[in-house]
Amino acid sequence: MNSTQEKIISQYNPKKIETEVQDYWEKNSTFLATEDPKKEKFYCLAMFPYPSGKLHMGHVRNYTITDVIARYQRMKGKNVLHPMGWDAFGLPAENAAIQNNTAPANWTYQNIDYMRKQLKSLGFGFDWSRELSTCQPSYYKWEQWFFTRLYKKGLVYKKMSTVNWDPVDCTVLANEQVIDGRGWRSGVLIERKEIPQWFIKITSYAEELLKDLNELKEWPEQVKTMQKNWIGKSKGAEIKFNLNSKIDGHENIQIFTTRPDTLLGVSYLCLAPDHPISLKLSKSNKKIKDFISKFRNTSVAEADITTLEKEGVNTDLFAIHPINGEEIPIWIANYVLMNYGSGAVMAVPAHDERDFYFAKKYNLPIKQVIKSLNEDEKFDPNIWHEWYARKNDIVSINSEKFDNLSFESAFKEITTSLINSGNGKIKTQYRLRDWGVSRQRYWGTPIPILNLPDGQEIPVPEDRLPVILPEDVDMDGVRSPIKSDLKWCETEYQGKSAQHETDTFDTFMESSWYYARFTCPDYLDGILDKNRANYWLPVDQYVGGIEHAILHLLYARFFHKLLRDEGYISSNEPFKKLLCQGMVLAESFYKKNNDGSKTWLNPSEVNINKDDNGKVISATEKETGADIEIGGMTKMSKSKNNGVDPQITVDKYGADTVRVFTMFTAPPEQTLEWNDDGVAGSQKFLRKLWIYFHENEEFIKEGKLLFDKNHSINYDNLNTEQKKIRRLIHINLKQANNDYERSQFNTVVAACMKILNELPSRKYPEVMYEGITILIKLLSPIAPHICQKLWGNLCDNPNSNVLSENWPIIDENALSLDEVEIIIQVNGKLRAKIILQTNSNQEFVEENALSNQNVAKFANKDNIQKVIFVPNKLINFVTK
Ligand code: ANZ
Repeated sequence: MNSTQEKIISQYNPKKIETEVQDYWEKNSTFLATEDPKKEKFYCLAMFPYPSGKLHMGHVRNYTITDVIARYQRMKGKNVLHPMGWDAFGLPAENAAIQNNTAPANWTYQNIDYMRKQLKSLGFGFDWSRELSTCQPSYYKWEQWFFTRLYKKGLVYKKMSTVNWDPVDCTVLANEQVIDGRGWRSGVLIERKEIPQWFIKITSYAEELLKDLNELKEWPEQVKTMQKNWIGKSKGAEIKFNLNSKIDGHENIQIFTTRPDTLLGVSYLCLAPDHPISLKLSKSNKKIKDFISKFRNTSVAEADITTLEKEGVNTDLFAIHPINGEEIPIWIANYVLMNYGSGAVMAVPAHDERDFYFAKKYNLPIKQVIKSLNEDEKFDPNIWHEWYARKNDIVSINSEKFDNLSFESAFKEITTSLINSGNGKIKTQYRLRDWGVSRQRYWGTPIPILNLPDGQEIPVPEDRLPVILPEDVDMDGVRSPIKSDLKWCETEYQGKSAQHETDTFDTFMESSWYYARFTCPDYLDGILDKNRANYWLPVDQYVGGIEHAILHLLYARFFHKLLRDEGYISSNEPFKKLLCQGMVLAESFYKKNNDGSKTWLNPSEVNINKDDNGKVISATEKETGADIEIGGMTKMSKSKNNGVDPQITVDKYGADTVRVFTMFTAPPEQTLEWNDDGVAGSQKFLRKLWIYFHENEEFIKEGKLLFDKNHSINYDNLNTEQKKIRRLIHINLKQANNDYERSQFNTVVAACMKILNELPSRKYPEVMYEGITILIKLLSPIAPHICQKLWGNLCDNPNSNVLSENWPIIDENALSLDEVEIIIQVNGKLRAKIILQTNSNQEFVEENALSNQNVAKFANKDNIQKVIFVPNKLINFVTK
């Protein structure tokens, strides 16, 4: 760098420039969004954060992506809404409150204040006038109201449901508070307990939630598949097995199967431990009672149940096979779920994995009832997976009159026979369950129900909403403060005493409709202002982590349909286009302790040695100089202590650098590997831009004058070199435009870098002006501060907003080539390159090529046997 450049770069002070530009946006309310029916809208939304304390790199990446998209769409002329708020309820606030001896509300509001500041320092263009926190009564009031509406419509009900119960603390624990089967605080083994809880009937919308996935053309296939599997539609049959003798009034057992074609292969029936018949039998049978109580002491999470070692107990009772009348033993097993199908299965060990392991363990018969059409595939129950769920190229065997049938025919004939004998029916079953929304936690929306002494429950009348959650509370870590606060619980209804429900909503409730409330967060007269909501919705672009691919997105889609059916919105789906950003990874480092455990060191505590390819080869601890182990590139996380604090990086390099780095290093859906050299490299690019601009400022201004006078570039004055430069600028603009549309921002940055390299130095003012204008506009969504600052300089008016400028237009004339370079080969070997007019014909190219000295040494008119010609690219002479 020469001394002038050093002087120039000394004025590139990101901190100062970024604050100045942020103040300018704030003063001009640049990002304030108002409904304007004359303008095409674009609603761009990032999944709002949980206010955990401070931003992490995942947040920075997420919000940079939406900010780039929002700014780009704005410059393309759209009316853009890009809001931000806080998913403020949840368990971590309760834990932090106990640790820090404060109230969850306090902790949450402090975090929000700090994180808001951080978001502002990154220059994200949010419309802060629409900020909302889900813990504000003005927000959850409408959620409570909506719940009472759903109650009245019969879409909400109460039923007994199992929870994790801590017998020492006498409290219900969330799944994440159960560690290795024990309470996180008390350390005692947790139990299952049935308590009454509220449910919303999402299953009434199962079919629509499944079908409408087809409407979501701009969602990743992977997410749609995950949703589809979660809804889990299965077509099958419900089959009745009559009991040998009645069990407490039960005459039969209903099972659900997707494979009625295997009915003749049943070797036993299996009940869930909490099936009514199992519970009944446990009263008089100690063996069964012990089995059920053992089962009760395991986790309620379904994932855990499916991975349990299969265990069961024989009831010594029998049912009658509905086709052949044989006696079938009845077992109780831990792998049968009460809340799926009918809570009972017909076990076909030859063709079902779970039944197979169970049958082997308890020596139950394994009977083959389907065989492959391929004679070479011999039946072997040990390779059950080749048989399980197989529906193609098979026929039934050992199935009496139903032998030799394909899957479809056997399904049809067996179910028809069952229907005729009154023992079965066709049934479609969904894996999706109704949504249990009750939580026994404090920091959440109070469920708006009044419990009357006679057991009746009444939805809280509209004029008494919101039911406010007290914020000034003491947390003892055991009971929810509202459960212990009798004064809060006590109320009245129509002159009689009543009690407030003390459970709160699952926090997925709040995140299911915030996107809609952002369209009218200040609306006091209802949950949504229909006009505003329908102007902005659906969200055009939603961006967030793949970890929300199932539940959050499913619940939000469900709420959208509920709001539609209440008449508030007219669209069917909330999010038109979805982008799931990849994880942010970083190198991890650890020290081995004497006991074999590892202590993870933060990258900031480590000196790193890299090889020439940038690969980390060794590392030492800064403080002690001791060698430490390399743990590899993994997701930034607390457990590996490899998070890079965005704030430190922003303070050191500025927001623009961090934004450029996160956009340039990887396409948004892929993982992003944090790399300090890469961050420094991104800053180098911005500094180069800054120097270029200021070194050439007088030329740029001169170019602007000429450009403004003619309203375009003066084509007559362009020489070959200028044309070449313009061509490269416009080629890169074209590519960057495509990449913006595809959300591939890494190659947009690359295009900007190429343009900067091509721009002329201290000459060709018009070309320079055109080029730098294009470059600043192209880069401004990604590095908005430096671009706004340079734009102000370029226009000699700091109040000229680059965001209000039109997006640059590609000059098709500039793309076409006057001249091209043609490669000349003799027998496939490169012999020369010549520049000729574009589209020169073969004869002309041949003549010019052969007159080249180097070519003439190898080829001439007499020894040429064949000529291969590729217009504008290549000519190859094949000689005799
Ligand atoms: C007999 C059979 C034979 C089955 C076979 C499968 C294969 P999906 O497809 O997920 O809907 N099942 C039914 N109710 C159950 C419950 N409450 N808990 C555990 N398992 C249950 O699964 C349907 C299959 O899961 C059913 O079809 C049943 O096993 C089992 F070769 O019946 B099948």
